[in-house]
Amino acid sequence: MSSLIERYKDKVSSLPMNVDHDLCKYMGFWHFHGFWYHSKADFSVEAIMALQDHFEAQPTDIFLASHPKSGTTWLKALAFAIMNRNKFKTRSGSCPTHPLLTISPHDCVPFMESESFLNNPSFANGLMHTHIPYTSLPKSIISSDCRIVYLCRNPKDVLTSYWHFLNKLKDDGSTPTKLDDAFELFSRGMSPYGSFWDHVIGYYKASLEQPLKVLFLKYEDLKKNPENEVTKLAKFIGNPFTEEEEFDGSVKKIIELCGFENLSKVNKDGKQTSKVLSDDIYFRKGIVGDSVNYLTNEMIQTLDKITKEKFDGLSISFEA
Ligand code: PAP
Repeated sequence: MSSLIERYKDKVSSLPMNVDHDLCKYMGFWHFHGFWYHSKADFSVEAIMALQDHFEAQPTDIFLASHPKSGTTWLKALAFAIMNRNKFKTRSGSCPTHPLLTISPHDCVPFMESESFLNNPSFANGLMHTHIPYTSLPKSIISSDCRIVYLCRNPKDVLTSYWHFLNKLKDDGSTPTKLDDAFELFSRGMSPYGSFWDHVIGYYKASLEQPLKVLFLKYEDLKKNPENEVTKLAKFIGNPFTEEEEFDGSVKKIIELCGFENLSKVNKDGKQTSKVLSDDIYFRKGIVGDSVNYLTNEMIQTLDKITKEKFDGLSISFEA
């Protein structure tokens, strides 16, 4: 990471900055820059710049995209399990050697903005994840025939999840972030990867303009009707379930394998201590509507108002 920080030093220093929060505004979205949070996290504007300069998408690539805390871990597991179901024989019963039974979805699907990916992009194997806003994606992703799956989640739950995540990162004794402060920044679009609403809108509009290239999914729909959404996902990424699979319980098996209960159990011990973040940090409750247990009525009203205004005229809605 340090060589990237050095390489893009001049470019980053010319950007609008919010020094209190280590954020800079790049192509309309706020991003962390440099070594964020004691170097613990990978995502930074320098990584985006490096990908924009060097990354070459292949027409067969599948990119999973999301705003942080929208259910990335879940989507990674599902896409990986769908694409590898014949290799690991998910369909004919439980496969004791299935990677998702022992390692994190984050180890199965590389995160493009991470140092390990930037140092070795050939690690890609056709399925990758990014948090980069649509309009900031490397040009080759937009222009090639590759496909993108975007996962969106109710912003109130995204904020709640992010706030818990931030404070888990601070388990080392740093001062916890107050919910008021997290809310204030989130509602002003000053979170990593920028405004939640603009992030969603970028991918949503692309999905309308190019439905064969961009699939727009919602966390809440995956929860409510997993079979429908997982079938849709499999078809879109070019691995549709056969009629036989639809009848023999293969879809259900994948949903179960990738369910919160199973994945959180596998990732609970956080044993891979050499990693930047332990695996269990990506599992908290995994439910819809937990924000009501944390956000004040005023916060809820404000976020609902922003959502209504920002998504005006678009068919993006959330029940709670
Ligand atoms: P990331 O963007 O940093 O990779 P991401 O996986 O999007 O994180 O967000 C974590 C959230 O997804 C957590 O939500 P919560 O804080 O509201 O609980 C986490 O619990 C949830 N999550 C992870 N895996 C699953 C799953 N298999 N099913 C449903 N939710 C999940």
